[in-house]
Amino acid sequence: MSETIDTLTEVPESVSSEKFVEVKYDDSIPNNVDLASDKQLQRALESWHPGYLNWWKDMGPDGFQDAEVYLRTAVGVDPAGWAKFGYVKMPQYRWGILLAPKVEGRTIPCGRHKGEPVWQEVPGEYRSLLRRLIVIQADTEPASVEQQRYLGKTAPSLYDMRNLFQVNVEEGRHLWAMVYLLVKHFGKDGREEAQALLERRSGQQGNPRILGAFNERTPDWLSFFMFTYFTDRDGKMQLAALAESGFDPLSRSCRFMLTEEAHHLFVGETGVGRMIEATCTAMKKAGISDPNDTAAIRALGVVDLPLLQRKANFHMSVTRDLFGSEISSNAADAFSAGLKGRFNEAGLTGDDHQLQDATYAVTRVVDGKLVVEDVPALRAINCRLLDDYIADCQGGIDRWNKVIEKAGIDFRFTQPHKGFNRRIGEFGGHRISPAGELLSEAQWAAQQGGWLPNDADGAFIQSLMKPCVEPGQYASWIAPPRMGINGQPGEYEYVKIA
Ligand code: BYC
Repeated sequence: MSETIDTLTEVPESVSSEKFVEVKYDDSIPNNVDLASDKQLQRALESWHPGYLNWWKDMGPDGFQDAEVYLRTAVGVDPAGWAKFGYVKMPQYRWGILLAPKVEGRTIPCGRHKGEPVWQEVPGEYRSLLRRLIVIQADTEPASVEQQRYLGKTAPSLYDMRNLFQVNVEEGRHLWAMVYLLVKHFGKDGREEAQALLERRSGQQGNPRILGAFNERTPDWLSFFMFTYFTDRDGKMQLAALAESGFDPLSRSCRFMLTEEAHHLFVGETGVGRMIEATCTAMKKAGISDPNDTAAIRALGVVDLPLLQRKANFHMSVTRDLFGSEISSNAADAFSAGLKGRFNEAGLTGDDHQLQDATYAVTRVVDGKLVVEDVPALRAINCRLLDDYIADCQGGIDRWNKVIEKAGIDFRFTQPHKGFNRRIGEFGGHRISPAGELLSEAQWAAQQGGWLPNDADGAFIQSLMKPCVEPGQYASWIAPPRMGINGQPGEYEYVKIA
């Protein structure tokens, strides 16, 4: 499991001379968008900045604002070397505005404007649709920081604590990236939306975050690793789809965000992988071969594999809801307008990128049965992205299974049926088992504790959530990483707690 830069984020050959536009760090807001030349925009962002810092202090990592954290900061957008590492107190992190280089001659890759030059300004007829997409993307970024606010206090190591804070500051930067677009391109409405982004709160009854999964709790580190594997992967897919946008500033913002996102996915994949490794090692050492011998396994201070599967089931299902309804006229409108493509749109072959006649197979619930129906592909854009997401999730799951197989334990992680535990879209309102059987409410109630984390699971997990903050020490339930961050050893003092 190595940290890789997603291939989608590779910069095409035909980048303009902006490729080497330096990030200006003397400006109060580091940027590669020549902010200094647009005084009005600069003032608007500078007046948003104090509110952002207040939000960070109120809702960012609780109890660690004065800690010195070994963080990477983006200092450029060249894929060959764009980050520097060093100790930073998080409120002093240089959150900047960074766009990937402009691709000369880029054209709109899909929809009714396919082939026309990309827009540098907001196309008037699509203004509100575009703003909505940017606001929804923006809203998820602070939401995840809020969800993870208390995790520092129970970190299983300084290495993991640092990774949590790295993810948090970069989600903060992603908020900056979207706020830049709102403030620069949407005038007064954009400034109001930017303000509202600092006011909504994850899980708050009166003023919640927009999408469901971002109002769920992230109460423990198992949730954090599952979230960064499964939910950040929705981030990857959505950002990749928005990177295909005909609105070029959005495309360029998302392309650079994807570069950072790769590390978040790495944190999730290796985090879950290291938990599995700790469990398998402890089971072998104790001579336990039955993965369902829960009491004996838990007594070893590690997490049993069926519980990890239940956690994964929860995160997979709530994340699938983030794709919206499988059949969606909103998604069709965004595609036809050229505002949001499919995954890897420009690289897809085999259709006209307008989808006037194409169909796509969608699983639906009809008359109490699951059936597959061909529907107009244009209306099934969300379904296709969800299917691409499910395929993308499988790589890490296969790698986790290899660890278990190597240990000789008879257990394999699987993805539940697409309709399992869904609230949004075709399966919302139905009860479907992980194997894909439609169930009655009573059947669901009788069995869901075996499929989703139950109360006993929650209590056990909480019993493990004790901080482990000596350099080089790791909690019993997670194996040390193979490699440290930026070539540093595992025992490096990644966070100097104040
Ligand atoms: N919860 O036609 P529909 C990330 C709303 S994650 C609540 O079904 P549409 C990250 C929907 O807004 C990536 N409401 O769906 C990860 C609409 O409301 P309005 C975030 C929901 O519009 C980890 C109505 O239901 N980015 O970056 O085609 C850490 C009917 O909508 C939900 C994006 O999502 C839900 N789950 O698609 C940090 C990209 N689902 O407008 C960050 C931008 C739907 O009628 N967003 N609704 O009031 C989009 O592309 C689309 O808005 C969605 C929904 C894919 C989310």
